[in-house]
Amino acid sequence: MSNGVGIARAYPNMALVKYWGKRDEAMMLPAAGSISMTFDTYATTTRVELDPTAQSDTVELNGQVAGGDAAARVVAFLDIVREMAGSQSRAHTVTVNEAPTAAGLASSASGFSALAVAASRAYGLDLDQAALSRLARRGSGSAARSVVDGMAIWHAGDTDVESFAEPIDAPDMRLVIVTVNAAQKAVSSREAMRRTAATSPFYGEWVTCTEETLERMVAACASGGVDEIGRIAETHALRMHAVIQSCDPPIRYLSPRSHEIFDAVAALRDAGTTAWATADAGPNVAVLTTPAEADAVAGALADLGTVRVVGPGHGARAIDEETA
Ligand code: 2P0
Repeated sequence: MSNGVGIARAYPNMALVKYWGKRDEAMMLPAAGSISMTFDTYATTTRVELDPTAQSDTVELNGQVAGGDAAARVVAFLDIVREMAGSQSRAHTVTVNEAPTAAGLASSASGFSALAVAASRAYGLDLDQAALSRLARRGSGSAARSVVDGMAIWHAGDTDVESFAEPIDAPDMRLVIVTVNAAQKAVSSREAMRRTAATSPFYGEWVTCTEETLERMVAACASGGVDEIGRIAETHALRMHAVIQSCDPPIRYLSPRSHEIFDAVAALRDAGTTAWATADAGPNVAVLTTPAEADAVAGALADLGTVRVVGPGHGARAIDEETA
């Protein structure tokens, strides 16, 4: 794509080692590294077209003109791209999320990784995958990982140049997404991360524990055991929720239904199934399992929420007008 237009498609990701806390918010450097699976489902498609005659940027999200925080974050991101490209041009950004908004799965990870690829092309930048990951990170930390196919490790790094995601070998796995609540979360991840770092007495231990967990997860991914990967992921997810709950004032993202799903997943394990639960900054639960067991796990959890099996998918990539 050239002539001031870039189009890209990207997918959300689910972290098995969680990112929760920043060491540098201006540069979006995380306190510790993380590991995730990029989905093959719930695409975000974004088109950026430069308009040298326009006085300001416009942003459209799912057919509606975006304003407020959502538009301000896109404009701030485009400012970074403009500075890299040495351009003053304003742009029209149009984004469509396939994830039903009602499912609460439309994510900043798919959004900013798609925007990184689309905007860098529109502004004529030729960036490799690490540079795209660094750029996506500036929009939203977790977007650094959605630039990568399948399983990704985001190296925390000490500087901008060192803080990017790259692929990591792992066994073929599936996630059963159990959606229990469509409502917008009460406290954004960004704000909740700030509050955790500022007020939790356990924050320092959380960062240390995440660094150790990252090392163990890298080893588990290399040795190929889905049960070992899942055991580490479930423990780490609950530790993240524990540190979030220890803020002042406290934040609780898990609901009674989320806990019911964790219990149902434990019961599946007792019955011999490979199934391990994780949850991000909301009540929805994702269950890690093998490809062979995914449909059975989804069936077993269908009474507790809306289930969808997702597998490893493509990192953010440019597409042409016809594909879009
Ligand atoms: C993660 N989450 O590793 C963690 C686990 C949610 C729970 O990254 O402030 O939208 O834009 O960098 O990436 C969600 O936070 O936050 C997130 P910002 P982001 O996936």
